[in-house]
Amino acid sequence: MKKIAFAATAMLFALHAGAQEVTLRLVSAFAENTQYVKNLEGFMKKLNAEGKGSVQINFIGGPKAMPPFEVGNAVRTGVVDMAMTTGAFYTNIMPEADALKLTQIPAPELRKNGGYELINKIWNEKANMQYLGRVIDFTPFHLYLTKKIDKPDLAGLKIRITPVYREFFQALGATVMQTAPGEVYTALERGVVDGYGWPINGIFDFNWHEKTKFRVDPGFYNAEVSLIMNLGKWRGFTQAQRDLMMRHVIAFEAQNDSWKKVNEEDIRRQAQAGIQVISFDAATAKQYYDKAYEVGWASIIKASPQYGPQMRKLFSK
Ligand code: 173
Repeated sequence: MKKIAFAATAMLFALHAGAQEVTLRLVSAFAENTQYVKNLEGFMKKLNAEGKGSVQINFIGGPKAMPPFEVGNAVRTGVVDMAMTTGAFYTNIMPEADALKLTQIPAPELRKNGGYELINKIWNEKANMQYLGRVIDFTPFHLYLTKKIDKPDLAGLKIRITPVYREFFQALGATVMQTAPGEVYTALERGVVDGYGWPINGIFDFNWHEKTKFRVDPGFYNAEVSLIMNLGKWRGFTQAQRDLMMRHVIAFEAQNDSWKKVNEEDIRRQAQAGIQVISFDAATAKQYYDKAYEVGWASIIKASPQYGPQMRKLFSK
């Protein structure tokens, strides 16, 4: 009798839980073979194991499923529920998205100092999104070249960009051309561009090392890739579903220290692949680095006088 009662209760519980299981459709702005997506797979596997009857993630795919620059809008409108992407890919929705590259303090600290609250105020209000957490941190961007330079002057060079690098490289005199990551190899191969911006890690995922001769040091900014969710979907979650999601996102975010090792390894591999480092004297290097932030913030604040200054205050060291 007891056994039957238990089974009945368990069944009721399962039915009840099953009734509210939510399956989220997730797309990635980065290709399936990248380290970014490999890490994402680990996150989804753990969440799906624990989330049975509550939350499940259904991975739709990468840039073959949806062009990277359309991902943000798809989350905004609810065409998909969730995405792994970077703010530079959805500046078409709001200029503030690109400010996440300017953070100088790690994500867990931004959770404490009001940074995440401000991000979510803006992301809710302007993009119909809930910003969940950051999955790449501690990772500078660099300029990679096929031609040598001996000072930070890019006059006469055509450089592949996204909004991340646009103002900075233009301020250095470059002609710029925006492309999705998937088009960089061909652009290099055909000599359409003389270089590109990209984080310190990842160029081997795309075989760009075959076409890259130089990396310019120092790096600048802080590469940002994050998980975002459609706001309606987030608001429809029960408290238990939110807690489950955030527990897994925060655990994922806590792995960001691992990028330091990945980045060291990629620096080693770049040297092995024959990529030469172009560096400047200390004063010039500092000017180059400072200019990146100066131009970066000027552009954000111009586009968003409302939120730019607040972001700068909370994101800077
Ligand atoms: O260069 C890019 O495509 C870009 O903007 C980016 C941003 C974050 C991580 C990797 C690339």
